[in-house]
Amino acid sequence: MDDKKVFHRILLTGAAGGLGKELRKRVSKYADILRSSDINSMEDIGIAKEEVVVCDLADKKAVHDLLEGVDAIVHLGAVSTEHSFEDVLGPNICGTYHIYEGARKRGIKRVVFASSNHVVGFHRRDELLETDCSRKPDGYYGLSKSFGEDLATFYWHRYGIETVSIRIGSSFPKPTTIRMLSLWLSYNDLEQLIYKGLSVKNVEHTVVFGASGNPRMWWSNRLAAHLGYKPVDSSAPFVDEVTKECEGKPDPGHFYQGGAFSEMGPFED
Ligand code: NAI
Ligand code: 15L
Repeated sequence: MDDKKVFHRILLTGAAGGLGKELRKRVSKYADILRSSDINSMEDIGIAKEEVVVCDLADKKAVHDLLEGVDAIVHLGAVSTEHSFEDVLGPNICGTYHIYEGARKRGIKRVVFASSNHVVGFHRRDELLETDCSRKPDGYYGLSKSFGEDLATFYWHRYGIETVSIRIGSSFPKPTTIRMLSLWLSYNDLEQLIYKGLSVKNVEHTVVFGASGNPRMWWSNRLAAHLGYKPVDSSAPFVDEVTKECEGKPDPGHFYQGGAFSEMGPFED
């Protein structure tokens, strides 16, 4: 194994999504074999040792089969925005349970979980949060990610499966709103967090906020310092452009960190 490789076979779920597309090549550096999976099919992008498996996370048997021969999991697959409880139940709640229960059965001991800022979305923007702050999910999506973090804690204490839960802020090519100036996570910094999540020893269940080194931070990663995460990017170069672009435009849910998600629903009647 060369020194970048951390595991023999890594499973990447949600591989056909926005972040998955960006991460397939990047995560493949850390394994001999990358198994990329999604409910949707994906194109061959020329990764030498990649296995592509179409799988619905809501299907327990299919997920347990998917985990055969896997040594570590980067779990991105999910309904990734605010939806009704019924919509998040299968992929996010049952799906993440299937991942952990399959990991237990297969003896897999490391998971990197794509959690979300929406786990703490009802904290105000003038608060500085530590990773052990009370969770205040801002909707059913945030609740499903909060459940994922609880699964990670349970499977650590009960079965010794270690997880790094990355509470991702806003990971897109560049920040485009005032809110994103605080929450933006560049793809380089996301990759670094995933690498730390796979390679740092004795993480138990560590929660880390996924943001670049932004000037207007709402979060502290003091309690996750053992990961050694050092952001290389920042929203600072975008402040003037974004401020000008957003002048006079509505900023939904502007009181809360979760922004627009905190104003969505109800989904019934
Ligand atoms: P995305 O929506 O582009 O990708 C999610 C992928 O999961 C999709 O390809 C979708 O087909 C797949 N998926 C959905 N239901 C599935 C099912 N039943 N079985 C198998 N696969 C299924 O989202 P994105 O932006 O790539 O996010 C990736 C992960 O990171 C998600 O878990 C999301 O919640 C999390 N995240 C992303 C943030 C961001 O700024 N991009 C912020 C916070 C969290
Ligand atoms: C998320 O959790 C979503 O997956 C992503 O699409 C963005 O909406 C992000 O949060 C955000 O809050 O900007």
